[in-house]
Amino acid sequence: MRVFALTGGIGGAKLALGLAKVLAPDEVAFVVNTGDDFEHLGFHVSPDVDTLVYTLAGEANIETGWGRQDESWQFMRAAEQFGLPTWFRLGDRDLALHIYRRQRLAEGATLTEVTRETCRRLGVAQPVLPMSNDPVRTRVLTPDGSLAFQHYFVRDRCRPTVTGFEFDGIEDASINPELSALLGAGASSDRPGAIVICPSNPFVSVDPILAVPGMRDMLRSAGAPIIAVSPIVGGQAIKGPTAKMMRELDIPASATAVARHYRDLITGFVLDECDASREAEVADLGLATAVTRTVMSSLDDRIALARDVLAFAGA
Ligand code: FO1
Repeated sequence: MRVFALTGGIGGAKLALGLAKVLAPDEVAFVVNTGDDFEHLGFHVSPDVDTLVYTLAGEANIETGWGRQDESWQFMRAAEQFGLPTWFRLGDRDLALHIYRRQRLAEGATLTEVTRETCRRLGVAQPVLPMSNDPVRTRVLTPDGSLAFQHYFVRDRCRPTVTGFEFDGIEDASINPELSALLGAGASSDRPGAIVICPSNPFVSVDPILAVPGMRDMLRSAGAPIIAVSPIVGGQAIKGPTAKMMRELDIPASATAVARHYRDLITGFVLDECDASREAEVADLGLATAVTRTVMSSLDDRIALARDVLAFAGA
């Protein structure tokens, strides 16, 4: 039984770690958003891929959720002396990965190949599959024009008002062939047991994955339950700008609104206990529902939620 987990950065990576702890490495595969990627200081930065790999490797910085733990910032301090941009923090240890990836991409490796190599070197056994090897760049639309995602998210600290999103390059992006081989038509014998949409930002972390041409159809035709875990708990996002974006898009910042956002793809939706009162209105969308603790503070929380999601999928 193979589980495919679609994830973006920090929030989704928490559930991804729980799934990695309860499933054997050959029972799970992670499909990661690359819309946050950008060229910076000559590097191809792939934040959601790196956040997931570091998280699965037990290397993630637990305060920030991104970058590595036990980090030092000598390079950033020296970069400041040369007037180089330091709004996007690149730690000294993280830098090695960026230099490695730049070299391998220059040698013609795909993002998937580089990610497989970094997983091997960091001791991550699960497949981490970028949604596509082709460039897709999320842009955030604001009343004053569009912003590259990292400019919105990091440089401008999510302050601009969001009016919409664009995924530049998405029309020409192909589904990662390794994902198609695992999940696509004519894939190997065993059908997946579940497809899980981790609690990442639906608009900028999950939608780019779903927008890759053919992705929705491939997920639907896999013949497995497709379950989303709400990233909104009690009207708040646990991390990041999801609730703020929803309000700015005139969408209620509620778990129900997230379920509605995914309704034409998913078969089941997991709400947090504090949103139990919304379970009926989610069910009215024609979705199977489960209510459990979805706020993940500890590793045990991550594991418990993973178990609940898999049990829900089994049901
Ligand atoms: N997020 C920040 O808020 N500030 C940063 O300085 C920052 C640096 C950074 C470096 C490497 C990396 O892989 C991720 C980094 N992130 C940073 C997170 C990044 O902005 C991601 O896009 C978010 O995790 C949203 O998915």
